[in-house]
Amino acid sequence: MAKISFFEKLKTGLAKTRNALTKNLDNLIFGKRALDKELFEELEELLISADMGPQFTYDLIDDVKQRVSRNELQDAGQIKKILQERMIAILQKMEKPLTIPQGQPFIIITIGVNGSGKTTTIGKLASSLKSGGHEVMLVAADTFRAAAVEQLEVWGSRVGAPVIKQKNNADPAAVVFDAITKIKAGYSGVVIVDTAGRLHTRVNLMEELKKVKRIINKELPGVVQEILLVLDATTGQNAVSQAKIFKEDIGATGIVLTKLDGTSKGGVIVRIAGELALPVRYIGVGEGLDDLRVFNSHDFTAALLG
Ligand SMILES: Nc1nc2c(ncn2[C@@H]2O[C@H](COP(=O)(O)OP(=O)(O)OP(=O)(O)O)[C@@H](O)[C@H]2O)c(=O)[nH]1
Ligand SMILES: [Mg+2]
Repeated sequence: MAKISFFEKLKTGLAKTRNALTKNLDNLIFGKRALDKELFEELEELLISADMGPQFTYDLIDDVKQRVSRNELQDAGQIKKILQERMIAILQKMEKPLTIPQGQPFIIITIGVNGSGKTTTIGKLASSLKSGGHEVMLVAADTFRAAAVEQLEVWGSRVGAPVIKQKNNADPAAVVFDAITKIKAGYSGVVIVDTAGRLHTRVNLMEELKKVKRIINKELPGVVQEILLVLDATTGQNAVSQAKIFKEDIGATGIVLTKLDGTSKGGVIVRIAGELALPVRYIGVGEGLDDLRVFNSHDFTAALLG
């Protein structure tokens, strides 16, 4: 029962992409539609407009054409199943949920451009970790934007997690150092670091993030650092380009794809999977506390196409 409602909620969260993709696909393959050039062209348009990316789209159409030429495919209705299989094949590789042990310090640093959903994701993640019995501490290392600390504190009080902070414009690494001191003194929960999405220049931003990472490596060499890249699904191809930069410059170790509820282009996840070898840890399907989901390729594709 709980599983059904969980799945139904995921479906609702993905409704925009689901409607665009599945309804159009169903219309496309409805009835005894011939497997001809026209159908392939319409299919191509549909997949591209869902932001699946050219590579995935052309590979899929190639696959369908080959099956037709081998007489393995007589019915356009089977295309949906092929799409689902190919999506699962590619998305399965990204399905590596974060395993956070109890009773040991674990550090999560969120990174990503401004407005991608870092602070909101932290609130949702803190809530879910607390429900799972973890101790959680938040670190306000976005000292650049005036209201950033207060925004994190609102989440902190909602979920019952303490927030480590200093004054505006303090050195983010110094705020992180306060958290490090707590870990050294015996804190053994999850530490989630909020960072700025924008500084005066991109170089500054990257240097600041590197410094935060470096200081943790130096002070806490045995502690796992998850560098969680937060990407806004509604930005489509931009999200892919940003991900490449953050992966190369900072060494992101996982992705959260947010705002999937706000876009019909949720197919971008396929594109991210194809172009970046990074696990998708979570997806965001709304602004509420329980709108962060552990990414599961089967649930995701079933919610989109099932
Ligand atoms: N619909 C929807 N909105 C979201 C989701 N995640 C975040 N948002 C909204 O996106 C906006 C920006 O989110 P923030 O968490 O402030 O983004 P940020 O990355 O911390 O931004 P900066 O601090 O400016 O770098 C807010 O209005 C959030 O409520 C989501 O999964 N779905
Ligand atoms: Mg923020």
